[in-house]
Parts: sequence; structure tokens; C-alpha cells
Amino acid sequence: MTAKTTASFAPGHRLMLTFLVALCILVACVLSTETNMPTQNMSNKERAELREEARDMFYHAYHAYMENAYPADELMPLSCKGRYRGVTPSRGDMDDILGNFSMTLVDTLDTLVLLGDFTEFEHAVKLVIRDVQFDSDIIVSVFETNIRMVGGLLSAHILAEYLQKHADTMHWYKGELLEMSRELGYRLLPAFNTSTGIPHARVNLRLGMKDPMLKKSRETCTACAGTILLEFAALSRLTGDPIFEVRAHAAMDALWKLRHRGSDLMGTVLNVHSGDWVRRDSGVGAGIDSYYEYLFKSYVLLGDDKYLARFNRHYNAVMKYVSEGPMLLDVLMHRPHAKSKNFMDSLLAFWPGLQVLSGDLKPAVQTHEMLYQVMQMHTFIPEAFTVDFQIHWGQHPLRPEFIESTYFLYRATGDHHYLQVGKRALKTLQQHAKVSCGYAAVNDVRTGKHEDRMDSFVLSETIKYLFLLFSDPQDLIINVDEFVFTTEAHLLPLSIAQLGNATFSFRQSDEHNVLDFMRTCPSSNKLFPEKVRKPLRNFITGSCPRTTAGKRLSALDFQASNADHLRAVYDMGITMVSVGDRSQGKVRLFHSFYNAKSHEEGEMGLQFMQEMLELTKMQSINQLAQLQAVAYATDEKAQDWVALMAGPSHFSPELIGDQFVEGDVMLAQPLRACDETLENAAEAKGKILVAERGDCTFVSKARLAQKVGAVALIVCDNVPGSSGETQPMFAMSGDGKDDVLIPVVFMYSVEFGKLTAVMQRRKQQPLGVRVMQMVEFKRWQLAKAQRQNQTVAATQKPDKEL
Ligand code: DMJ
Repeated sequence: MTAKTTASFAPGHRLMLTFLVALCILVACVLSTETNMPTQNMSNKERAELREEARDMFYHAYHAYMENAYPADELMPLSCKGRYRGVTPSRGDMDDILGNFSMTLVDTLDTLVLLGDFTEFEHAVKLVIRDVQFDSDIIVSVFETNIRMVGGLLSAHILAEYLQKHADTMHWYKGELLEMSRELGYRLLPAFNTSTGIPHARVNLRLGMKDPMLKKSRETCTACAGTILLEFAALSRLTGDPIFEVRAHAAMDALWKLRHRGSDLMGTVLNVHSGDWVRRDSGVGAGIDSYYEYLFKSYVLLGDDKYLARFNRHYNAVMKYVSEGPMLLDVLMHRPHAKSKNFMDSLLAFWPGLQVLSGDLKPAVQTHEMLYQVMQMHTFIPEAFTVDFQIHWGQHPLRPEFIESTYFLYRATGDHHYLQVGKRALKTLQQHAKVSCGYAAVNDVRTGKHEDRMDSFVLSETIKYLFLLFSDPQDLIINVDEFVFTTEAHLLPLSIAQLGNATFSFRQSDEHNVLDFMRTCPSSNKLFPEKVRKPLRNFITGSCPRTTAGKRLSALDFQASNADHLRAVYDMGITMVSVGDRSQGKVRLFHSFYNAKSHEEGEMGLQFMQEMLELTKMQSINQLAQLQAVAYATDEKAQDWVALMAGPSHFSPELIGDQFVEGDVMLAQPLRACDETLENAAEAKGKILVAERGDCTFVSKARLAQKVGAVALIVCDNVPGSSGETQPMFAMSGDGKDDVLIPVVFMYSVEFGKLTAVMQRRKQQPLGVRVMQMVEFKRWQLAKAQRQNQTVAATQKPDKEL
């Protein structure tokens, strides 16, 4: 008898068609751009004019800040005054960036040096030494404080010493900025006292983790924990105190251990105590972006091969699972063929720049081109856009990432196309973001409405990269090729590696297969010796021979639409049989040794089947457990119920087992529910509130719903036509705090449309709904049906049997 193993699965390729259509549209766009807009060479004169325009932009914003906002952290460009933590009305968690430590000035110091303005730099350094202090009872973001403040202070310290040496100036300077960064570093250290070594997301500058508000702190994002090493290594090496670097390496090591061993991908949110993943979405944008950046740049700055090896492992995984042509779409780290989002966020625009640095030029060019199309379509790149390039979230806070990538692409290729792209970005800022008091963020790219916000990165990154793009090396006082740009575009010199002592001498890593990458073609080690950031003109991608010989196809990699995979599976003795309605794509797998091409392949087939079973189990458990239901009775006697599919949130209590919340549904007024309160707040008590996605975070809508006494919140999508039937459900993420005590669920537009249709039909009567787990709803319905059957059976049974 043949031993047979069977497994069923439904390949999660429902989005494939959408992607293909989107790709076709994109290719068409790119082609039309290429034919209609041949790249024009930019004359030296025009380039110099643009450089001066970038300089003027800097001073316009800088003077607006210094004259109207300093010593505040940020300038509010519409009200033309400073934003102070605890004084200016709070914007919620966004304000964790602010520590009342003159952030914009600190963040901007090194740009002054790049502009060659030593007089203003000296003046600004004096102001920082005189005015900035850190002993405040304020909770700040560890990540933001590190990249903007510690990075800003360190870079300014390095440049101050550089100017002492090379420009015969600032002789009074005695390392005060370095001392300040050391003090700030110490104030961040309590956040690293966790069982995993992965730092908390927030810390109180004065009280460390002893602030009662931080008692329940446990969630952080991958980027938040993984974007510390460059600054902390520089801090240790410059001060001689190893603690910073030791802690940052430990955090990186702990993160690395959390990667999915099958896919090599990382999630975006995790628990710092248990190391459990809270969000398993895996992409290259929000929540994870600079973790990848710091793996690669840590190798460049510190010369430790293990970081290159780790970067390469992740990079290969990203290119295999996340990259879809020029697009980068989140997948689930444990189910990497399943897309977890149908939109991309603007933060991923840094990725082509990182690809340039790591030598993979071709996909960098492609993704950058895609982003350029998005920018041309919507004036600015919106915070999030769908796979067919529609706006998902229309805000644009004048972020630098796209210009940063444009700069690196220009340096790598010398192609004037990138100068033209930069020109367009510059003119767009001038036309649509410039106000009399600085540059204002765009609240919605569709309307062009401004926001009273100018983030410090506008000066420290956006305008800096524009200035650099239009500058020739001889225009700059320093040779930028001798520096690494941190994620906040602060300059750390490559020479820092030489400051390492025995504590930091790196062993050749054995566990991370450095040798594997030396054998690859092109060899990572050959491509990136010391001058890793030199232009990579001769780099040719796609010319390496590919071989899969001897490598078993794993269930994780298997794609039902791939003919090679189908053949490999067949050779392993696996037969695929469609079950049920073909359109559902359900397939059952049968394995038999007799059908395998060889005994060896039969063994492989068995392993494949076991993996598939595991994956199927994990997928269905995850999906079912997470899916929420918004159920309502379809008749007056509440006999028949239907449930609409909804998604959970990471920040609200889970409804488990037979728990549910019941109430009448009420639409928030205004529907976006982003203001301080609601117009219909008085009626909200005890209701299940509905708010539309957009304008503010999910969690701030939840807090407002809770404040007005709602018992639950349903957030409905703002993308017309979206549906849980055609796209993957996701869990809404929060900000690491757990102060939301009411259940919050997400509903796509089609499901929401059904709900509103019922509400309208019952105009006179409020619609009562139950929010519960979908699996529980199903169980409930089943039990009800069984009870009914029993009753029917009982009434039909002959008397004597009763
Ligand atoms: C900056 O603070 C940094 O570049 C960070 O890594 C990501 N976000 C902002 C700019 O968008």
C-alpha cells in the first residue's frame, strides 16, 4: 500500500490580477514618459542656479524658524510661531518627537556647514551650548531623539573639530556638543533595560522608565529599535565609553534572531519583553525602513561583515517576496506569498537610495521611476498610495526620501534625468509648500491644503539633499564620500571605524555565511570595499548565472502560478487536484513515493507536504482567529443574523470566545472623527460609533470614541470599492500605548456600504449590531442551526420514542 499524505490550500493570489493590471499601467506610464520626455541635459549654469535656489530655500525656512520659533523644537509655519511640548495644543503621539530641546536647530547644524556658512554654524553651536538642556520631565521617542538629536549633535561636533583643523576657526570649541550627546545618550539608556535587549519605544528624559505612564510600555517598531547603532557606535568611539555601542549591537542581535527562519523577513511591531511579533507585515516602508538601512550602513561605517551578511539575507528576501516589478508591497513574514496590503507608503522612497549604495542599480532605477510617476500624478508623493497609484492617504509632510534617492541615483549614474527630477521636486516645493513663514506640510495632496507643521527633517534632509544634488564636489567644503549619511542625513565620518579599540575588533562572523556572499556574483565583498559610496557606473545586474540544481523547492516559496514550481512538485511525487468550485482556487495535494521521479525527490516531496501542512495550519489559525464580525439581525425577531467581515486592531482589547459588544450603530459627525470632540458627542454614549479612515491615526479616532462614551468603534475604509472579499484583511496598528479599552474593528468600503444600506432601510429604528470574533459568529450560527434541527427532529419523532 502506498502511504499518502494530503494537504489542502487556497493559493493567496487574489491580488495577482490587480498587480498585473497595475504593472501594465505603470509600464505604459513609464514608456510614455520615456517617449514624451527625453531627458534633457542640464547646463552647469542652470544647475548652479538651482543650487542657489536650494540655498535660498534653506535660509527662507531657517530664518523663519530662528526668528519666530527658536528655541522651540519646531516652527509652525502658518501661525508663524514655535511648537512647544506641553504648551502648544497636543497632536497626540506625534508629539513624542518633541523634547523642548530646540530640535530643529540641532537637526540643522551640519547643513549650515555643507552650505559653507561657518559664521552661522558657529553662532548656532553657541546657542545650542547655551540654551539646550535635557533634564525635562518629558516622554520622548527613543528613535527620534537618537536620529535627530544625538545624530545632530554628533555630526555638528565632528564638523566643528573639522573646521578647527581645516578652516582655522572655532578654536574656542572644546567638545561641548559631544558632552551633550553623551548626556542625552545616558538619558536614553534606561529604555534598553528589557529582557530582550530591544529598547522600549519611549523614555522619560528625566525619570527614565520610572515614569508611571511608561509602566505598560511594551511595543516598539522594528525601525525604532534597529536605528540606533550608527549614532551609538559613534558616541562610544568618540567618548571612549563602550556602553552605547554595546547596547546598540545587542539590540541589533536580538532583532536578527526574530527574523522568520523560513522567509528571512521581519515584521514591523514587536513586544520588547517577549520578543513576540505583534505585526507580521513585512515591507520596506513604515515601521521597518531604517532597520535595513542601518544594517547596511553599520557595515559601511564599522566594517563588521556580519551586518553585511544580515543585510544581504534580508535584501534577498525583500527582492524575492516584497518586490513586485517596481513596486514594493508588504507581505506576511510567515506567509511571504500573501500580500498583506494593497498600498505602499511614501517612506519606502528611501529604498532606491539604499539599493544604489548596496550596488543593485537596476531595481533602484525602476522603483524610483515608479515613484516619480506617482509624484507627477499627484504633485507630491502622498503618504500612502494604492497599487493602481490612487491616493490612500493624501498627506505629504515634505519628506526627504524621494529626493534622497534621486541624489544617490544621480551620484551613481550621472544621468541628468535625476537633475530634472530634482528640479521638479524643488519647483513643486516652491509652488505648493512655500509660505511667508517657512514651508508648510500639505494636509491633502488632492486639495493642496496646508498644515501648520514644518518638521525638522525639512531643513536637515529635504533641502540638504536638494542642495547636494545640484552641487559639484568642488562646491562643498567637505568630501561627502568620506562620510556616511545617517537616516536623518547627519554626517558620520568613515574614519570612525579606526577609533575602535579591542572592545570593537570584529571577529569574522561564522554564523552568518559571509563566505556565501563572497561566492555570489557579483560578490558583495568585491563591490563594497572602502569606497562603497563611489558611483557604480559599471555595475551590471542580471548577468550572473542562475542555478537551482540540488535545491529543494520549499512550501514557503511555492507559487501555484509558476510552471517550474508545478513541474518540481510533480517530480517530487505530488499530485494537485482542484476541489470545490474552481474559481475559489482550492487545491488538494496528494503525495506518493511511487509517483516521484526518484527516491530522493520522493523524500523531498514528503518534506514539502509537511511544510505545506504547517503553513496551512498557521494561515488558517491566524486568519480565522483574527477576523472580526459585525453582525446584525435581518428580521425583527432577531432570528436570522448576518455578519460582515471586519479586521482587528493591535491597540484595543480582543474579543475572545463568546465575548461580544452590542449597541446601536451611529455615524460620527464629522465622519473622520479627528477633532477634539464630535458634534453628536452627546448621543454617542453606549453606541457603536462608525468613523471613516483618514486625516488622523486609527488610535486617535479610537481615543475620541472612547472619550465620548461609545462602547466600540468601527473604522470604515475611505477607498471606494475596497472589500474583504478581494483583499487581505489587516490589523490596525497603534502607537504602543494600551489606553484604548473599547473594541475597535476595521471594515472595507463594500462591507460598510452593506451596513449603511441596512441603516438607511431602517431609518426610523436604530440598527443594533454585535461586534465579535468571526469564528465565534460562525460557531453561534452553527449551534443555532443544530438546535433548530433537533427541535424539528424532536417534533417529527414518533411518541413512543420520546
Ligand atoms: C526622518 O526623520 C528620517 O529620515 C527617518 O528615518 C524617517 N522619517 C523621517 C523623514 O521622513
